[in-house]
Amino acid sequence: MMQSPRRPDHDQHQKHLQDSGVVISVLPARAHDLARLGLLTDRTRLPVVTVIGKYNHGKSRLLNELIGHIAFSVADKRETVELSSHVHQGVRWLDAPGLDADVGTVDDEHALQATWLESDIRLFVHAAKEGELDASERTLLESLHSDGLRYGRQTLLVLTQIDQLSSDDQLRKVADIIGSQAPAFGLHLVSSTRYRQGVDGGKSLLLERSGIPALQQVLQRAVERVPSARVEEAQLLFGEIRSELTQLVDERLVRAEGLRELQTQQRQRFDFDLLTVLEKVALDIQALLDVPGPDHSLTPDSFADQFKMTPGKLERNRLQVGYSKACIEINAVLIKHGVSELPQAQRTSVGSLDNVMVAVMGVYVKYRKDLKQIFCEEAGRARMRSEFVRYFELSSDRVELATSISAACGAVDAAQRALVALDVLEERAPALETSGGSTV
Ligand SMILES: Nc1nc2c(ncn2[C@@H]2O[C@H](COP(=O)(O)OP(=O)(O)OP(=O)(O)O)[C@@H](O)[C@H]2O)c(=O)[nH]1
Ligand SMILES: [Mg+2]
Repeated sequence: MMQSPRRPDHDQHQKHLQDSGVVISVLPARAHDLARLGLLTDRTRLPVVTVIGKYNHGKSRLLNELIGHIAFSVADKRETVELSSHVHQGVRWLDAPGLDADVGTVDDEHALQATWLESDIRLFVHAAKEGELDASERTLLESLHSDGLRYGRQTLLVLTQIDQLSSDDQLRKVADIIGSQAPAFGLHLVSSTRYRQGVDGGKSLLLERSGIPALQQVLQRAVERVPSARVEEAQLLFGEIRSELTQLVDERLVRAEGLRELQTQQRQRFDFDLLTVLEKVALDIQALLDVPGPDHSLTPDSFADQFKMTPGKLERNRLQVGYSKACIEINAVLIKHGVSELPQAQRTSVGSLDNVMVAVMGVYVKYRKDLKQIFCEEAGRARMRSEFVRYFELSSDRVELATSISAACGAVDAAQRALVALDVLEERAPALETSGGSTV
């Protein structure tokens, strides 16, 4: 069976999701902005006007009158419970559930999604008969205002059902209060009822006094601005995310470099201390070996000598003491640098043997020849150096540091990949060239 070809905008969307995912994995707090960018850069998307406000304030009815036919259901109760959308003359109108009664419910989520994610223009509706704005309305308006300042998205504050007030004087009072509560917004005073009466009865004065034609004009201009507003918003968002990612890459690079630097310094200090102590014990051992007279240590003791102090025993003791002293001095350097226990994989059931000194130096008795080979000849010292360095690199602190370094490098890579993904997202964004406007 032949598969039907996928729509190009579907592919575009999939690619956007993929690249966004790469950015979000590094900047999870930007997930919403990336979703918004997906919409902003979709050239096929119509301008979106969303109505928001508390329930029963006349939102759905206002949209119906603005559109000119009944597209959304209106009732004298909590009516709109989920987002509904209607396309009319090149604009997508979104009717959101009333924000309030059940704060934090799915309805509110829908309303918030429509407000923050999907809309280009927000009509914030408040019924005049309710008097002043309540705290939740003021908070939302403030956020919408700062969003507008930052990203250029437009919000119109609409005072609905003005016919419900007993007099113009009363209306002025309410309008003044609301104007002082939300000074950043111009107020649009409307009455859907008056407008309907004006349309049905052909009464131009009622039409004019409904405020709806004036609002339609303002909206028309706002809709015309949508394509360029989207470009500006997208560029701002891309810019913000880019600088955040660039900063993150820099911070992560600094951290990774700092850890690498620490790794190098630690190693240099260890190499220096080790070399110094090996040079010192080589001199000490050499002095021990440079004694005149025969080497009695090789003379075996007879059975009869077992409780006597023989020259052989004395010499072997002297060598043993010198050897132990050298080992203690080397061990002090190892301990200073965190090298004492063997790595886990090398440990035995005999705890006392699980230490690096024992592993490198062995436990057998040393004679002059051995001491010379171990401490004074270059091959012996090179062997000790390479063994101690190996155990140094296997010590738990060093392994932990190496793990942190690879994690830090991974974090740098992730942030750099996110920057590349962001570039791809921006390059692929066709909406960044302005296209023509629509009409209401
Ligand atoms: N008098 C008068 N009543 C209006 C006006 N606008 C809306 N109404 C009435 O107010 C009630 C609520 O209107 P809706 O448009 O359903 O209100 P809503 O804000 O969409 O309400 P929810 O969907 O529940 O959030 C309905 O009975 C409308 O007929 C108006 O301008 N004047
Ligand atoms: Mg409604």
